[in-house]
Amino acid sequence: MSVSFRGFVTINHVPFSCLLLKALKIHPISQRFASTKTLKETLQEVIPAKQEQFKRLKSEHSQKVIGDIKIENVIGGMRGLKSMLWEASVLDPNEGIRFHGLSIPDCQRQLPPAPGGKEIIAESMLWLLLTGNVPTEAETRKLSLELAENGDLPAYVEKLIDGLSPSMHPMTQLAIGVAALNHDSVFQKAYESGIKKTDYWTYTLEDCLSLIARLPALAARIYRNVYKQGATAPPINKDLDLVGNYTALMGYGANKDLTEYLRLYISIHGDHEGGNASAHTAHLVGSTLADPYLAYSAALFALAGPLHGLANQEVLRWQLAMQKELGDNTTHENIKDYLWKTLKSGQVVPGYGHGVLRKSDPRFIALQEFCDSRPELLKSPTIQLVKKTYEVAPGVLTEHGKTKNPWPNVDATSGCVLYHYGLTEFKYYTVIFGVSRALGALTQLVWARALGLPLERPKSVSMDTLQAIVGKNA
Ligand code: AMX
Repeated sequence: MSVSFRGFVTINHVPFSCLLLKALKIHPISQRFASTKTLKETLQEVIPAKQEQFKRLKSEHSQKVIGDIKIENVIGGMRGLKSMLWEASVLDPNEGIRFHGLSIPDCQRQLPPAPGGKEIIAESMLWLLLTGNVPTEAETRKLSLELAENGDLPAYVEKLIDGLSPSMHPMTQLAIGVAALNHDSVFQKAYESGIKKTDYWTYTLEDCLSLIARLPALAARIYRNVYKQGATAPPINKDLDLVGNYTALMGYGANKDLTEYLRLYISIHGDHEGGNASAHTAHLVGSTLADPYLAYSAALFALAGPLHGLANQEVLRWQLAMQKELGDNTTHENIKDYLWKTLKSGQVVPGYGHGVLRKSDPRFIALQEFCDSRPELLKSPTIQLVKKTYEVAPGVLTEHGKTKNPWPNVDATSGCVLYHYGLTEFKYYTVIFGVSRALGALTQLVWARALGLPLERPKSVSMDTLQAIVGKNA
């Protein structure tokens, strides 16, 4: 069964109007995602306890003080302000990210991989993020199948994307494509027809899963249009997981190592609590009850900034320039000089530092371990340079004395591995990040609606207001 963007559903190749199905009390989307019913049922089981916890926090403890607001928070990008609810993950400055309490190594041990694979897959991570439960292998496979069955793009989005200039940044194209998918939003249609607030989350879930299912086809189409002269992609393979299909659609299906790498990268990069710019944007826009497509499209624009998601593209540009200047097998001393040259020219060292983390990012470590387990990667001059840079950069950044965190973040290495595997178009790397981050940002939209979180609306103040607080002559 498939649903067309014109509101017709095809069952055994016979088109039915959505309105007719509605009159017959058949909900096409919930049938379309039959297995998400299992996911939905799991959510239905876990949501009441969370709603109860939320109700109690609100009614019994809402006046409890959990921190101070200082002027440094207001003028310093709200760093450290505990002012946002985010269910799926919590970031510890020293330990790094935990997904419902599980660290990255815990997830690597517990979450089911793809058949024949070793790395975590997006479906396992999505299940964990949404429900807080580790899925069984059968649950993971069923979700993979349903995402694959619903992964085709509507024709109008294909046409829209094909009409964009190949010189337009791939991230702009991705955000446009995601926003356009809102044409099919079941949440938006249901909202217009008048639904109860308690039902918001179910329609939001349908949209979120539908968006996640279609992201590989959308992102791969952009890749082929921009870099492969619009070459036709193979059909979605129902036996593959989401990332297996993504690499196949891009034209890298035969590269099993790249697929395994992307499975790991996309899973562990899927959520990084709520305050980062893209996640926060999705949450803010979602709080207006905009549908998930619009909310995530907005998030992608935030991700496209060089201090955030674009860093993976910038790291590789910087690393390759260093490699060109210093040559292969360079010394630590030369790298040190190069780092100082970057800093003295007023630029940041891309891939180092973080808004919250104060130690090496465990995602960086997991990707380094992936490299360590593959001799061919260890031979790569670019990857060797990443390693050597890691041995020098924290010392240089500490001596430089500005950054609060001289250690590497995930992007210090992420792009270099893609480059080695032949995916050399680094302007595209943030798109892969965008496919990944949908897992966490969309999970939170479901939870925000399940808990009935309100419109986000912080209070802003002017400098005169702050001046009045500290005293006119201070
Ligand atoms: N190189 C040089 N200077 C750095 C630096 C780096 N890697 N990281 C931080 N600094 C500087 C800041 O620019 C700031 O300088 P200023 O006082 O002149 O404005 C000062 O150190 C203090 O910054 P901070 O509090 O330590 O960091 P932040 O929270 O303001 O910013 C981040 C965090 C990530 C934007 C910053 O570390 C940075 O620009 N890193 C390089 C880009 C990067 O790797 N981004 C990827 C982040 C992860 C992701 O989203 N994928």
